[in-house]
Amino acid sequence: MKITKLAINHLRMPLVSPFETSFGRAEERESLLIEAFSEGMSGFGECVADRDPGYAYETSGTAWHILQEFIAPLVFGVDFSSPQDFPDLVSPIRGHPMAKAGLEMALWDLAGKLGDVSVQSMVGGKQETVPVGVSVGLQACPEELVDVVEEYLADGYQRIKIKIKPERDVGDTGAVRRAYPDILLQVDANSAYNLGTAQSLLPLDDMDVLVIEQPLAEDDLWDHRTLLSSFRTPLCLDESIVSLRHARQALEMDACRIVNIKAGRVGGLTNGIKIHDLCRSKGIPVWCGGMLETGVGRAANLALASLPGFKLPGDISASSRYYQQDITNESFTLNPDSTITVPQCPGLGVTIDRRALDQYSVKKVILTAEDYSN
Ligand code: OSB
Ligand code: MG
Repeated sequence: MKITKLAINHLRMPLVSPFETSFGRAEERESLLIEAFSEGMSGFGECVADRDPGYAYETSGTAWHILQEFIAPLVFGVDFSSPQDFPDLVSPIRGHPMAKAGLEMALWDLAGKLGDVSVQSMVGGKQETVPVGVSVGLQACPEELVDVVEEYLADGYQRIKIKIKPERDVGDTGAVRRAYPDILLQVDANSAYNLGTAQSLLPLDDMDVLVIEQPLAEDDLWDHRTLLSSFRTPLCLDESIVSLRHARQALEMDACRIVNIKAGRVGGLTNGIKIHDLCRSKGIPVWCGGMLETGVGRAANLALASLPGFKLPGDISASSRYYQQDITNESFTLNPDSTITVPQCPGLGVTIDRRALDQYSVKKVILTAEDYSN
């Protein structure tokens, strides 16, 4: 499979409701959609870097730059026998896992379409459906949070994740727990604490919380290890796990009990699968995180989350939870048992609504090998 052309669209899409985390409030979601062409077919990949470097250092702008200047020229001229060749090819480019993952996803979709096989079966997933939950942003006050949670429970979500930050942690979690004593509930701090301030989270230990996700800084495996022993509730890492090596070291130093896997954060599905395999061999449960993806990224998340080591519900919600109008013709809906069905058609199993794509594109570039010929 030789890539003859790449098209990159920079998207800006309005969210159905603002999404607030400890690192900021967003009313729109930016991302890049990458289309890779070969043998008369094309595949799509989503780069999950957002407008601001709040969750990670990458942005839609840095990913655009890295893709156009450094990744694209490496890709032209290579004959891929599998998308799994991609991580080694781009390893000379330091960092920038989201930029890499966006293009790798397009290779998975394209290889699946050319070989008439679903990405789910390419990655080795078997389950037809995947258990999912919903990630709820910070609200104006605990009472409003309880109202929003009530709506999602009415939609059928059987696991709720709430965002927390200092001063908005124990009160918010307690309010949801008192309103709903039996639901599966977890919290995500997105790195808002340090070893000192994280002591304020100790009351969560009595609130039957599934996991406390990423309380400390991204580059702080060691302090997570120190913090972990203060809690009975399992600590889970998201931002800190940016590669297979980080996953291995986190497990070796006992910095977490559970791992959130996002293909975008770790440079693509190939690395995501390797982290899954490692955690499974060590008996560490994993679950699939989300980045407010469009239908393209959501399809890839569902394929990944259908691997057997994904033991907790994923942050993979119905399309309507994110966007009024998605860029895929297919939309994902929640099954009555709080699962979403994994697409079975070749590749990622979704098709692009070109009108919606044009509507949300703020910038577009088409690249071929000739663009790099001197
Ligand atoms: O930390 O898991 C996170 C969204 C954007 C960036 C980071 C995170 C999230 C979510 C939303 O929690 C998950 C989703 O529904 O896609
Ligand atoms: Mg998270």
